[in-house]
This record gives sequence, C-alpha cells and structure tokens, in this order.
Amino acid sequence: MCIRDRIVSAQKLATNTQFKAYLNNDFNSVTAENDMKMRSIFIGPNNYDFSKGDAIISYAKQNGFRVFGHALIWHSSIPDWLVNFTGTDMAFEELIETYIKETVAHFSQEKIILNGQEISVVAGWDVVNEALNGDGTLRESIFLKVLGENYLETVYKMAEKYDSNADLAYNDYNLCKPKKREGAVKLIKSLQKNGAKINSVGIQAHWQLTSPTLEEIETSILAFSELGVKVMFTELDISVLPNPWELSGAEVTQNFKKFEGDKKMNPFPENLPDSVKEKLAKRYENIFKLFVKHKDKISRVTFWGVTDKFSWLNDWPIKGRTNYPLLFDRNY
Ligand code: 9MR
Repeated sequence: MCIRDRIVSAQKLATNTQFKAYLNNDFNSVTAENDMKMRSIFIGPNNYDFSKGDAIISYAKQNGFRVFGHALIWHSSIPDWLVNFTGTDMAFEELIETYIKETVAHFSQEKIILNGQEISVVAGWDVVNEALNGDGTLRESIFLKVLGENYLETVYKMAEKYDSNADLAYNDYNLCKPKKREGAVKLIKSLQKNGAKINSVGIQAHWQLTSPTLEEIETSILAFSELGVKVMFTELDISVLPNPWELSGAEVTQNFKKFEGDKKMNPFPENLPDSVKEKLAKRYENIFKLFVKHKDKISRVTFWGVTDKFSWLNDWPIKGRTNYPLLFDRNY
C-alpha cells in the first residue's frame, strides 16, 4: 500500500482548522516536522517531553491515520545538554539506549484498529537520519565519535529491542546521487549482514524542477529495492527558486546570509508566473508517474508540509524568500 503522508506540527493541529481540513481529505498518514525529534523530546537525562508528539498521535488516532516517527538519531537535533556531555563513553551509550527505549516504547502504546486489526498508530521510525557525507562515507558526529563506526548497527538493534513491530528506516537527502547512493547501499548491506533490522530507506526528496532527473530517481528506487528494503519518499517538496551555488540536498547548517534581500534570488515575491506553475505541475506529474510505475517497491510518499505558506523552503537556504514547493498554495 502506498501511504500518502504530510508533515504536521502539534501547534498547527491545535490552532489551524484549514490545515486540518486539507489533511483529512487527502492523506492517511502524518509525520511530525519537528515535534518527535530528539531535541523536542529528550530535554534532560531521564527527562522526556512527549506532549507534542502525543498531540499528533491523538489526532492521528481520531482520524484513522498512521504516524511515521521522525527521527530518533540525527546529528542536527541533539539537545544542547547532550552535545556538551562530558561523561564517559559508556554513560553516553546508556543515555542513548534509555532515550530510544523510552521514546519508542512510549509511542508504541497507542493503538488503532485498521482493516479489523489492532496495530500501533506509529508505523515506524527513521532510526538514523543523515548519517552520510556526499561521498558516501560516514559523517563526523558525536554518535560516530563516541559509539564508534558500528553505531548504526547499535542503535538499530536498540530500536528493534524496544519496539519489535516498528518498521525501521534509514533516511537521508541526495540519495539519488551516485556516490551517496552507493554509500547508503553499503550501509544497508552492512546492517543486514550484522543482523540489524532495517525495513526501508527514506529518500528525502527535497528536489528542484530539473534535478534529480527521473532516471536518477529510478536508479535509486531499483538499487534500494534490490536489497529487499522498501523505498519511501519522505520529505517531498520542489523548490522553484534559483539555486546558483549548485547547492542541493538539505544540509541545514549551510548559511547564505549574504543573499538575503537580493531580488534576483527571490524572483516571485507576489505570485508564481503561469509558465513556472506549468513546469512545477509537469514535474510533479512525471515524478508521480514514476512512483506509480514502481508502486510495488514504494511504501510511502510524504510531502514536507501542507501549504507553501509554512514551508521551510521560504527560509532555506536564504531567509525570507517566497517559495512554492508544495501542492497547496498560501490560501490552501
Ligand atoms: O523542516 C524542519 C525545520 O522546521 C527545522 O527547523 C529543521 C531543524 O530541526 O528541520 C527541518 O526538517 C529537516 C528534517 O528534519 C530532516 N531533513 C531536512 C529537513 C529540512 O531541513
């Protein structure tokens, strides 16, 4: 089954009725944009805040949706108190294990009846997000430094131990680029060889009008599904704004402050010209034709947002632009 999915935030679910109406009509699964990240949940040693995630789960439950958990381990979402942790390596590993245990166990409790079967509202987790560099090697991070080069195996095994029913995914951007794709294939093979459960790979899909090409996307679908994992397109949005630094992917730490306020970089501040709208529509059509062609290999498609109004792409990589990456415009 192909699950259509949207990201949400607890705050928008609580306050925005238009947001909810569109979500309910067209989708059957949600992902929290930020509310289920480590930084939101793990607020101190033995101190967890599940309240925003719970609000999303409760909304999903009431509306017959499932939730895909994003993300347990991500170098960009480590709470400050943990980044500055000065204890022993063993104490760090214990903290991570307890955090994974508390988090997956907490969210796996909420059940829903779908097709006559009682299952967890949370279908699965992005266990590790963005562990790879562009050349396919492992990114420097506190997890690599402290837990060692087999840290993915360690944390996937932890996630399985505390919620054996959850689908476990590896999620990253630029997985349609050859080097990074090869790195991810190697990583998944090594997890499989070492007995760690991995069900799916999440291709983030922060894409542009012409890049990646359909051929590159198809090559990735085939390469990953050959490993026996499902492919998920997890953070789909298509930027229509200039990207002159040959920048692609979604490294959140890149800073392009010098372009702020530059009109050339923000060419459509009032509305999107018809010619670009047509290109965008065609691009989405072609992408979805490809997804349908390979629907037996694809388990989920998630858009990274509901309306253009709240897309992260209005502020990345340059703050304060007007982008049009999603299916719904600023008036829904
Ligand atoms: O869209 C998210 C934005 O609101 C957050 O400020 C940012 C940092 O937590 O994360 C954004 O989502 C990222 C996702 O979690 C992982 N892939 C890249 C996404 C865009 O940066």
